[in-house]
Amino acid sequence: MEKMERNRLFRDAKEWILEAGKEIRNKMSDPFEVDTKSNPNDLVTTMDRNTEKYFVDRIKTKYPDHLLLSEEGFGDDVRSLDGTVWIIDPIDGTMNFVQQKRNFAISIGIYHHGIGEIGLIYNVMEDVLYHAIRGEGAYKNGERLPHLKSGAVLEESVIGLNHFWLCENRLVEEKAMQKLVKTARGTRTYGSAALEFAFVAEGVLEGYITMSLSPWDIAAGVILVDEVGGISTDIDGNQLNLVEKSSVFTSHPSIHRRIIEDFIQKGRK
Ligand code: 2AM
Ligand code: CA
Ligand code: CA
Ligand code: CA
Repeated sequence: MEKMERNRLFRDAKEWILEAGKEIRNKMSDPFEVDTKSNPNDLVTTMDRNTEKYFVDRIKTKYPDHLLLSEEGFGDDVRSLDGTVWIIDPIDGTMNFVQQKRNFAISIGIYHHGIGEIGLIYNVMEDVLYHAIRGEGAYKNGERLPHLKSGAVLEESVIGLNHFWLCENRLVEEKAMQKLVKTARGTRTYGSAALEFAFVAEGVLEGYITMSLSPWDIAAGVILVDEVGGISTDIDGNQLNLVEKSSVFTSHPSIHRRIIEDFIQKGRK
Protein backbone atom coordinates (compact mmCIF):
# COMPACT_ATOMS: atom_id res chain seq x y z
CA MET A 1 0.00 0.00 0.00
CA GLU A 2 1.24 3.46 -0.89
CA LYS A 3 2.49 5.49 2.05
CA MET A 4 0.26 8.52 1.47
CA GLU A 5 -2.82 6.33 1.16
CA ARG A 6 -1.86 4.50 4.34
CA ASN A 7 -1.37 7.75 6.26
CA ARG A 8 -4.77 8.97 5.13
CA LEU A 9 -6.39 5.71 6.24
CA PHE A 10 -4.66 5.92 9.58
CA ARG A 11 -5.81 9.50 10.19
CA ASP A 12 -9.43 8.56 9.42
CA ALA A 13 -9.37 5.34 11.43
CA LYS A 14 -7.89 7.19 14.41
CA GLU A 15 -10.45 9.99 14.24
CA TRP A 16 -13.34 7.51 13.95
CA ILE A 17 -12.19 5.18 16.74
CA LEU A 18 -11.76 8.11 19.14
CA GLU A 19 -15.15 9.52 18.20
CA ALA A 20 -16.87 6.13 18.56
CA GLY A 21 -15.23 5.70 21.97
CA LYS A 22 -16.39 9.14 23.08
CA GLU A 23 -19.94 8.28 22.03
CA ILE A 24 -19.79 5.08 24.12
CA ARG A 25 -18.54 7.03 27.16
CA ASN A 26 -21.30 9.62 26.72
CA LYS A 27 -23.97 6.92 26.58
CA MET A 28 -22.49 4.75 29.29
CA SER A 29 -25.24 5.41 31.82
CA ASP A 30 -28.12 5.19 29.31
CA PRO A 31 -30.11 1.94 29.46
CA PHE A 32 -29.11 -0.62 26.81
CA GLU A 33 -30.48 -3.96 25.72
CA VAL A 34 -28.47 -7.13 26.33
CA ASP A 35 -29.10 -10.20 24.15
CA THR A 36 -27.33 -13.54 24.05
CA LYS A 37 -25.78 -15.25 21.02
CA SER A 38 -24.22 -18.75 21.01
CA ASN A 39 -24.74 -19.37 24.75
CA PRO A 40 -26.14 -17.52 27.82
CA ASN A 41 -22.74 -15.93 28.53
CA ASP A 42 -22.07 -14.82 24.94
CA LEU A 43 -23.50 -11.30 25.07
CA VAL A 44 -24.30 -8.55 22.59
CA THR A 45 -25.81 -5.13 23.29
CA THR A 46 -27.28 -2.25 21.35
CA MET A 47 -23.96 -0.48 21.96
CA ASP A 48 -22.05 -3.23 20.07
CA ARG A 49 -24.46 -2.97 17.12
CA ASN A 50 -24.61 0.83 17.02
CA THR A 51 -20.85 1.17 17.24
CA GLU A 52 -20.38 -1.28 14.38
CA LYS A 53 -22.97 0.60 12.28
CA TYR A 54 -21.10 3.83 12.95
CA PHE A 55 -17.95 2.37 11.35
CA VAL A 56 -19.85 0.80 8.45
CA ASP A 57 -21.44 4.19 7.63
CA ARG A 58 -18.13 6.08 7.78
CA ILE A 59 -16.10 3.51 5.83
CA LYS A 60 -18.68 2.84 3.11
CA THR A 61 -19.13 6.58 2.52
CA LYS A 62 -15.46 7.51 2.31
CA TYR A 63 -13.97 4.23 1.02
CA PRO A 64 -16.73 2.55 -1.02
CA ASP A 65 -14.35 -0.01 -2.53
CA HIS A 66 -13.06 -1.22 0.87
CA LEU A 67 -14.55 -4.27 2.57
CA LEU A 68 -15.55 -4.70 6.20
CA LEU A 69 -15.24 -7.87 8.25
CA SER A 70 -16.94 -7.25 11.59
CA GLU A 71 -18.50 -9.20 14.42
CA GLU A 72 -22.13 -8.13 14.52
CA GLY A 73 -22.97 -8.72 10.88
CA PHE A 74 -23.31 -5.23 9.40
CA GLY A 75 -20.16 -5.60 7.33
CA ASP A 76 -19.54 -7.63 4.18
CA ASP A 77 -19.43 -11.36 3.63
CA VAL A 78 -15.63 -11.49 3.51
CA ARG A 79 -14.07 -14.84 2.56
CA SER A 80 -10.58 -13.69 1.61
CA LEU A 81 -8.33 -10.73 2.34
CA ASP A 82 -8.08 -9.55 -1.27
CA GLY A 83 -8.25 -5.76 -1.61
CA THR A 84 -8.44 -3.51 1.43
CA VAL A 85 -10.34 -5.01 4.35
CA TRP A 86 -11.18 -3.34 7.65
CA ILE A 87 -11.48 -6.01 10.35
CA ILE A 88 -13.46 -4.51 13.21
CA ASP A 89 -14.63 -5.51 16.65
CA PRO A 90 -16.91 -2.68 17.82
CA ILE A 91 -16.69 -3.76 21.46
CA ASP A 92 -14.15 -6.37 22.46
CA GLY A 93 -14.95 -7.49 25.98
CA THR A 94 -18.73 -7.14 25.86
CA MET A 95 -19.11 -9.02 29.14
CA ASN A 96 -16.81 -6.48 30.81
CA PHE A 97 -18.79 -3.68 29.19
CA VAL A 98 -22.05 -5.09 30.62
CA GLN A 99 -20.82 -6.16 34.05
CA GLN A 100 -18.01 -3.71 34.80
CA LYS A 101 -18.51 -0.74 32.50
CA ARG A 102 -14.80 -0.82 31.77
CA ASN A 103 -12.01 -3.12 30.52
CA PHE A 104 -13.27 -3.23 26.94
CA ALA A 105 -11.86 -1.93 23.68
CA ILE A 106 -12.64 -1.09 20.08
CA SER A 107 -10.33 -2.98 17.71
CA ILE A 108 -9.59 -2.12 14.08
CA GLY A 109 -7.11 -3.89 11.82
CA ILE A 110 -6.68 -2.71 8.23
CA TYR A 111 -5.34 -5.31 5.80
CA HIS A 112 -4.28 -4.80 2.21
CA HIS A 113 -4.04 -7.97 0.11
CA GLY A 114 -3.64 -9.97 3.30
CA ILE A 115 -0.92 -7.81 4.84
CA GLY A 116 -1.67 -6.04 8.12
CA GLU A 117 -0.96 -2.36 7.52
CA ILE A 118 -2.62 -0.55 10.43
CA GLY A 119 -3.82 -1.71 13.84
CA LEU A 120 -5.72 0.33 16.45
CA ILE A 121 -6.93 -0.79 19.86
CA TYR A 122 -8.78 1.77 21.96
CA ASN A 123 -9.30 1.19 25.67
CA VAL A 124 -12.43 3.30 25.77
CA MET A 125 -12.91 4.06 29.47
CA GLU A 126 -9.21 4.69 30.13
CA ASP A 127 -8.89 6.74 26.94
CA VAL A 128 -5.75 4.86 25.93
CA LEU A 129 -5.14 4.35 22.21
CA TYR A 130 -2.65 1.75 21.01
CA HIS A 131 -1.73 1.85 17.35
CA ALA A 132 0.73 0.26 14.98
CA ILE A 133 1.69 0.89 11.39
CA ARG A 134 3.55 -1.86 9.57
CA GLY A 135 7.28 -1.15 9.62
CA GLU A 136 6.84 2.03 11.68
CA GLY A 137 6.40 0.57 15.16
CA ALA A 138 3.72 0.31 17.81
CA TYR A 139 2.56 3.19 20.00
CA LYS A 140 0.61 3.85 23.17
CA ASN A 141 -1.02 7.29 23.20
CA GLY A 142 1.48 8.39 20.56
CA GLU A 143 4.58 7.19 22.44
CA ARG A 144 6.57 4.50 20.74
CA LEU A 145 6.59 1.14 22.53
CA PRO A 146 10.09 -0.32 22.84
CA HIS A 147 11.03 -3.55 21.10
CA LEU A 148 10.51 -6.47 23.49
CA LYS A 149 13.71 -6.97 25.49
CA SER A 150 15.54 -10.20 24.79
CA GLY A 151 15.74 -13.07 27.25
CA ALA A 152 12.32 -13.30 28.90
CA VAL A 153 12.04 -16.50 30.94
CA LEU A 154 8.79 -18.24 31.74
CA GLU A 155 9.57 -18.34 35.47
CA GLU A 156 9.52 -14.54 35.49
CA SER A 157 6.64 -14.11 33.05
CA VAL A 158 3.01 -13.13 33.48
CA ILE A 159 0.71 -14.94 31.05
CA GLY A 160 -2.83 -13.99 30.08
CA LEU A 161 -5.20 -16.93 29.96
CA ASN A 162 -8.80 -17.79 30.66
CA HIS A 163 -9.50 -20.17 33.56
CA PHE A 164 -11.33 -22.53 31.21
CA TRP A 165 -7.86 -23.82 30.34
CA LEU A 166 -7.75 -25.31 33.83
CA CYS A 167 -11.09 -27.09 33.40
CA GLU A 168 -11.58 -30.13 31.22
CA ASN A 169 -11.52 -28.86 27.63
CA ARG A 170 -11.31 -30.22 24.10
CA LEU A 171 -7.84 -28.89 23.26
CA VAL A 172 -5.25 -29.55 25.97
CA GLU A 173 -5.17 -31.77 29.08
CA GLU A 174 -5.85 -29.52 32.05
CA LYS A 175 -2.87 -31.00 33.91
CA ALA A 176 -0.50 -29.62 31.25
CA MET A 177 -2.01 -26.14 31.59
CA GLN A 178 -1.93 -26.38 35.39
CA LYS A 179 1.80 -27.07 35.08
CA LEU A 180 2.17 -23.97 32.90
CA VAL A 181 0.29 -21.87 35.48
CA LYS A 182 2.55 -23.18 38.25
CA THR A 183 5.74 -22.57 36.26
CA ALA A 184 4.96 -19.00 35.20
CA ARG A 185 5.42 -16.17 37.68
CA GLY A 186 1.75 -15.28 37.38
CA THR A 187 -1.36 -15.39 35.24
CA ARG A 188 -4.06 -12.84 34.47
CA THR A 189 -7.50 -12.93 32.86
CA TYR A 190 -8.63 -9.58 31.45
CA GLY A 191 -11.53 -10.70 29.26
CA SER A 192 -10.66 -8.61 26.20
CA ALA A 193 -8.48 -10.33 23.62
CA ALA A 194 -7.63 -7.01 21.97
CA LEU A 195 -6.41 -5.51 25.24
CA GLU A 196 -4.46 -8.68 26.05
CA PHE A 197 -2.65 -8.38 22.72
CA ALA A 198 -1.96 -4.71 23.46
CA PHE A 199 -0.55 -5.70 26.87
CA VAL A 200 1.79 -8.22 25.23
CA ALA A 201 2.96 -5.47 22.85
CA GLU A 202 3.40 -3.12 25.80
CA GLY A 203 5.43 -5.75 27.65
CA VAL A 204 3.14 -5.95 30.69
CA LEU A 205 2.14 -9.51 29.76
CA GLU A 206 4.72 -11.87 28.28
CA GLY A 207 2.07 -13.97 26.57
CA TYR A 208 -1.63 -14.61 25.99
CA ILE A 209 -3.16 -18.00 25.15
CA THR A 210 -6.75 -18.49 24.11
CA MET A 211 -8.92 -21.30 22.77
CA SER A 212 -11.01 -19.84 20.00
CA LEU A 213 -10.98 -16.36 18.57
CA SER A 214 -12.32 -14.75 15.42
CA PRO A 215 -10.47 -12.44 13.02
CA TRP A 216 -11.91 -9.27 14.60
CA ASP A 217 -10.57 -10.25 18.05
CA ILE A 218 -6.96 -10.37 16.85
CA ALA A 219 -6.61 -8.42 13.58
CA ALA A 220 -5.24 -5.27 15.22
CA GLY A 221 -3.39 -7.08 18.00
CA VAL A 222 -1.19 -9.20 15.76
CA ILE A 223 0.06 -6.06 13.99
CA LEU A 224 0.92 -4.41 17.31
CA VAL A 225 2.73 -7.47 18.65
CA ASP A 226 4.54 -7.93 15.36
CA GLU A 227 5.86 -4.36 15.45
CA VAL A 228 7.61 -4.91 18.80
CA GLY A 229 9.13 -8.26 17.80
CA GLY A 230 6.59 -10.62 19.37
CA ILE A 231 5.17 -13.77 17.78
CA SER A 232 1.53 -14.70 17.13
CA THR A 233 0.47 -18.19 16.03
CA ASP A 234 -2.20 -20.74 16.89
CA ILE A 235 -1.51 -23.01 19.90
CA ASP A 236 0.40 -25.47 17.70
CA GLY A 237 2.70 -22.77 16.34
CA ASN A 238 0.99 -22.54 12.95
CA GLN A 239 0.52 -19.27 11.13
CA LEU A 240 -2.78 -17.52 11.90
CA ASN A 241 -5.43 -17.27 9.25
CA LEU A 242 -7.32 -13.96 9.46
CA VAL A 243 -10.56 -15.18 7.88
CA GLU A 244 -11.31 -18.11 10.20
CA LYS A 245 -11.67 -18.88 13.89
CA SER A 246 -8.72 -20.49 15.63
CA SER A 247 -6.86 -20.90 18.87
CA VAL A 248 -4.33 -18.12 19.44
CA PHE A 249 -1.02 -17.84 21.24
CA THR A 250 0.84 -14.54 21.16
CA SER A 251 3.98 -13.92 23.17
CA HIS A 252 7.44 -12.64 23.72
CA PRO A 253 9.70 -14.48 21.22
CA SER A 254 11.94 -16.08 23.85
CA ILE A 255 9.16 -18.06 25.57
CA HIS A 256 7.01 -18.95 22.54
CA ARG A 257 8.65 -22.23 21.62
CA ARG A 258 9.06 -23.45 25.14
CA ILE A 259 5.40 -22.94 26.01
CA ILE A 260 4.31 -24.82 22.90
CA GLU A 261 6.81 -27.68 23.22
CA ASP A 262 6.97 -28.21 26.98
CA PHE A 263 3.38 -27.53 27.93
CA ILE A 264 0.79 -27.31 25.15
CA GLN A 265 2.10 -30.14 22.91
CA LYS A 266 2.61 -32.44 25.91
CA GLY A 267 -1.06 -32.11 26.80
CA ARG A 268 -2.49 -31.71 23.30
CA LYS A 269 -5.59 -33.83 22.61
P1 2AM B 1 -16.15 -10.19 22.54
O1 2AM B 1 -16.31 -9.54 23.85
O2 2AM B 1 -15.99 -9.24 21.41
O3 2AM B 1 -17.20 -11.22 22.25
C1 2AM B 1 -13.25 -12.89 26.31
O4 2AM B 1 -12.39 -13.77 26.95
C2 2AM B 1 -12.66 -12.59 24.96
O5 2AM B 1 -12.99 -13.63 24.05
C3 2AM B 1 -13.19 -11.32 24.36
O6 2AM B 1 -12.19 -10.76 23.57
C4 2AM B 1 -14.37 -11.83 23.56
O7 2AM B 1 -14.73 -10.96 22.52
C5 2AM B 1 -13.79 -13.10 23.00
N1 2AM B 1 -14.76 -14.09 22.55
C6 2AM B 1 -14.69 -14.73 21.36
N2 2AM B 1 -15.72 -15.58 21.22
C7 2AM B 1 -16.49 -15.47 22.33
C8 2AM B 1 -17.71 -16.09 22.79
N3 2AM B 1 -18.36 -17.00 22.06
N4 2AM B 1 -18.20 -15.74 23.99
C9 2AM B 1 -17.56 -14.81 24.74
N5 2AM B 1 -16.40 -14.22 24.37
C10 2AM B 1 -15.87 -14.52 23.18
CA1 CA C 1 -19.05 -11.09 21.02
CA1 CA D 1 -14.02 -9.78 20.41
CA1 CA E 1 -17.19 -7.87 20.12
